Amino acid sequence: SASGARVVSTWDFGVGANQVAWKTLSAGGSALDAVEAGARWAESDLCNPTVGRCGNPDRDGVLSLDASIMDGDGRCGSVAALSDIAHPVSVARRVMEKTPHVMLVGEGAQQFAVQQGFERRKLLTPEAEKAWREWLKTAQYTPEINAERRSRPGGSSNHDTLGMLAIDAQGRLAGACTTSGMAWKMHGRVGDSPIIGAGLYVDNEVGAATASGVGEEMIRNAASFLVVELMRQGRSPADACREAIARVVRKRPEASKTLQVCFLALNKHGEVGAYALHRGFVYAVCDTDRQDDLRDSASVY
Ligand code: SD4
Repeated sequence: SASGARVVSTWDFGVGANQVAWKTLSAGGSALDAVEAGARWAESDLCNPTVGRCGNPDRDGVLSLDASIMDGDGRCGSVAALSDIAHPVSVARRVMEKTPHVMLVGEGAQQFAVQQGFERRKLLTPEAEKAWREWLKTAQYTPEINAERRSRPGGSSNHDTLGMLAIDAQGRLAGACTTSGMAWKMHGRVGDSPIIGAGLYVDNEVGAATASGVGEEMIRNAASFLVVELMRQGRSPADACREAIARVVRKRPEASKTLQVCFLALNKHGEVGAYALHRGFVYAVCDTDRQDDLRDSASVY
């Protein structure tokens, strides 16, 4: 049975991703398989201008994807700045399972994906290309708070990520994070999502954390690792996320007023918590009792 199993995800599209992950968890599957399945759904079945193949491109019109996956026993894999491959989270899992490495980037990541049998094809949608041409008229890089909530094909959304954390019926934790990164980013820019400890961290001894928002702030603060370490010191998931957000504010008080940063955490007892810099962060929770629970995160501003 799936008793004790639970999966949580960032943003409103997390509800759909959780339901896909839940099929694995409710059948007694592993947290690792569940988060990969959920992230794959966000990458493709859902046409979201911020995650996966329907994402918005960088400022040169190139769609480049970042993803990571981590198991509670410390195994992890990630890819960054990967182009023309539809399922970066699955490539990240292959990096974890089939290579002696943790992270592959750019051309090397793509080469590995093709060797592993992933199809290479142009992914940029006509809608995203149109949005990019529109953006070129001003070419201003000004990340919009909570753009994820208005995600729509061809929309002006400029940051988005699915971060997903799960605990299975055996009490094993895993997480995945996948994104097209900040829309209109510089070519070659890598965010927090593929950086283990920044956009994702999982430890069976304690719990798991993931992040969404402007990734530079997460990298600066080793944020997901920080949230897990705060839980290790005895804090609840919500408290750990709040303290990590406070750290982000202390480090860059001015920037914090205009950037969004969101943390989501799940501890080894299945307790869930979140905190954001700004209002509007929502996260989805799914377990045996409810498969469509969408909750509002508390925030500083
Ligand atoms: C990034 N953290 O690339 C990602 C973007 C994101 O919601 O989370 N958007 O910086």
